[in-house]
Amino acid sequence: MKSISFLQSRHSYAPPEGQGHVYTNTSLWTAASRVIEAGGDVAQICDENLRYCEPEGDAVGINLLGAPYIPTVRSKIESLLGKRPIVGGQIVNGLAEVQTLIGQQGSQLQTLFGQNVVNGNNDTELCAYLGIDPAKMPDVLETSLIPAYERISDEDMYEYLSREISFFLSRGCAKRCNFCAAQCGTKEEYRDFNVSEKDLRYLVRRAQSLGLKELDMYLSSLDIMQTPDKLKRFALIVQRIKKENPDFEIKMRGLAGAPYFVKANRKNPDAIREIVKAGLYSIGFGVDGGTPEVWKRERKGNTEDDCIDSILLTREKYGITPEILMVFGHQKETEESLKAALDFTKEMNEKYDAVPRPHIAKDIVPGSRYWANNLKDNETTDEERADRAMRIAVLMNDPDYFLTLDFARLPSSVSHSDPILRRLIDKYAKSIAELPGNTTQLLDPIGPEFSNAKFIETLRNDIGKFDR
Ligand code: B12
Repeated sequence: MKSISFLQSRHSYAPPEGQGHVYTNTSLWTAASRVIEAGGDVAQICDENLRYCEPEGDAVGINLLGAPYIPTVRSKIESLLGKRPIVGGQIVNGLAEVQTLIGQQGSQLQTLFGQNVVNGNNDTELCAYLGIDPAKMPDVLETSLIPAYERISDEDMYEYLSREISFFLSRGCAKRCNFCAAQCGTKEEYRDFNVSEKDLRYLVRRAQSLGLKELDMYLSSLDIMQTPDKLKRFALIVQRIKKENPDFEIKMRGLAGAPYFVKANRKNPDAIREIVKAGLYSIGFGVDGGTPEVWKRERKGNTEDDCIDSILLTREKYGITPEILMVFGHQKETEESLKAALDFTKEMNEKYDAVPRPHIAKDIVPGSRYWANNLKDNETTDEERADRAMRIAVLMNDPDYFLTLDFARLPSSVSHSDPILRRLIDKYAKSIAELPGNTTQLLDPIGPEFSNAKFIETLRNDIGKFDR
């Protein structure tokens, strides 16, 4: 049997010294708990946002949270001579399924992390390497994170639980928007409720033992309104735990799509009321564009009425904070559509105190339909396919440019070929970021059109700008 060290790499925008982005490593800990439960040999679980980690295992298992982590994880793996790299996370599916450029061997995952990289998302591959029986790996939805939590020292757990944590509640999304890189197109699936309850009770007890008085949780669900019956069931569990612990507070925030929110409000308003009663204080709505044409092109399924209604109802009927997740600047947008996105955000900000969260759409994120070239012929042209293939080649040849794919980063030639569109997106994104209450710290562009000195300066300016 081979041993494994689970390692959270330092955040791409962490300062050179001191703490990086300290945040519960839910994806990594879920993977670690499954291996522990299956009888695997887990040498350690460590987080380089807290301190440097010297891996002791035969292999090092790393979570790739998103595309901006690719350069950091690559350099970490390069420094681990002799250790077998195992990489997991949602982005890995997008990289494992695409063969690399002509002239390069294997999948994109291998091009980026070496020919011997193990795909941590693939149980057969993972178990074969570790020498464990795949049949013993618990189903992801039945996995408790307690085996991993128990390996985290009190000192470190205090650091995590005194900040916002991420809570694994459900996965999947029935929609499949073109630009989204999450695992979508499958019905939302909840974790086993007994397991979620057991984990939440554990976290409350652990927090109390550390002298903490509250838990602030970011729910993992991509759209909390897709399965309102189940959301209500979870809400009642949280309410019960709160009742049993009267001096302890539980707060939550989540994401939702406007059409599902409007439907839940019509058919199951109780679910929304109960989750608010349980402590939900904010919903981030994926508005993701300002015109019907943009929503249609991206298969977003939004209407302006649904977007307005969900924001209005969140504030006025349910009394909590709406956030506007505005992923915009999609390819083919015009000044008119970008301005519509700004105007919408501004109006909702003024009327309902909605929190602006501008993000710049990056079509070619591993996992998206654009990255996989998985679009219908009537959705794209040969010229656009060639343009995307060229930009993907730039990324694969110089992986430091994966930093451009951060949604908080302003556009460059890697993300948007058209310089006029880049200038317009820059202007409107900055205007949204100036609205009161904005929480996005926009990052300067990175691309081959900038000098090396500018690249270094940009990296310096990125420090500490962690997205939420
Ligand atoms: C919590 C969260 C965060 C937290 C980070 C928490 C942390 N440190 O882990 C915060 C708020 C900080 C965050 C930030 C960002 N996030 Co985020 N985040 C999430 C969220 C909501 C939940 C993650 C989670 O807990 N999932 C539950 C676990 C159990 O599932 P999992 O991740 O799929 O992992 C499974 C497997 O992949 C595998 N696995 C995972 N890692 C490993 C490692 C090993 C070794 C092994 C063997 C297996 C393995 O095992 C797990 C169990 O099966 C997801 C949405 C979602 N539902 O996943 C987005 C998500 C992961 N985030 C995403 C993105 C893009 C980001 C950002 C990059 C956004 C940006 N600004 O561009 C930033 C990071 C900024 C940066 N510059 O790098 C995308 C990733 C998409 C992609 N394919 O690239 C997601 C899917 C959201 C989306 N709709 O697009 N995020």
